[in-house]
Amino acid sequence: MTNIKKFSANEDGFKVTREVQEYFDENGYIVVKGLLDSEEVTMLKEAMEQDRDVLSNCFERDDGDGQKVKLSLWNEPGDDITGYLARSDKVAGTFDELLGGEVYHFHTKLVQKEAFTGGSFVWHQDYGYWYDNGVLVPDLGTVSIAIDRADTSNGCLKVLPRSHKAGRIHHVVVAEQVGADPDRMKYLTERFDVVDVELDPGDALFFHCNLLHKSDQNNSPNRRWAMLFAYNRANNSPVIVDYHQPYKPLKRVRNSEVKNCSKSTQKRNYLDAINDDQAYQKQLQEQK
Ligand SMILES: O=C(O)CCC(=O)C(=O)O
Repeated sequence: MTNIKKFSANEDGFKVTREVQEYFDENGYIVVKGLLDSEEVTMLKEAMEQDRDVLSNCFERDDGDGQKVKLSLWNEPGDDITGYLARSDKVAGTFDELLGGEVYHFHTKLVQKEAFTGGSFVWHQDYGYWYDNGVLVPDLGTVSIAIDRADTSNGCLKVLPRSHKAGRIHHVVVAEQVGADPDRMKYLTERFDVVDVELDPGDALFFHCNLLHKSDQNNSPNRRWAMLFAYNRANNSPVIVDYHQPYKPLKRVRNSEVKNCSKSTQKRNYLDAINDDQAYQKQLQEQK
């Protein structure tokens, strides 16, 4: 079993040192302990629990094994705690460094794995989806920030360190999800170690868009919610116009401003990735 190295944030934020960068380049991810301090994580948790819009606008995907994954997804980072975090130096700025240049916000997602019913995600690469949405270069990354503790009992993320070096894996439909080709995954999981990413609230996993990852069902009494922010390099705007965000400069906020975000909640345009993908496929068919 591979030991997982964890880096730490401090009150000023998080610095991408040469060691951090080398670890990310080699492994395709980094874990940062305490990226959010306890006050920030409490603000985020309360904001999400009290936001009826976020919860009622989630879409569900069958995991093919009797349980469902629930996701709420939007493009515009606003002025509430989710928007301030998405625009902060310690989140967006970390990806500027890790991905080697200016990034913009691609989307924000609340993953809701409820106690006893939370579904699994099959092995996939985020770029396995985004390639089809006209993103030309795998210069994207996602950070998953734990709102609740995540461990193997409630379906924490699992990653295959170094698998981002395998290039883009062909993705196929698995249940209602799209996942990495299971035949190829068989060899990849033999060659690379599977690592469980256990996180305390406020800890973060930054990962490259070609890193293979999955998560199991939550059959425990403990909910597992996580906030995900995805970023794309400024020079990598999708060439297809669909619901994926084209380049838009990010209005950055300093880490010290996060707690002073100006709104407790905000109106958002929620996306339904399943219906929006189907609508896009239909539009393509009609154009042929
Ligand atoms: O947090 C999880 O369980 C998986 C989320 C994920 O992989 C995704 O939304 O693409």
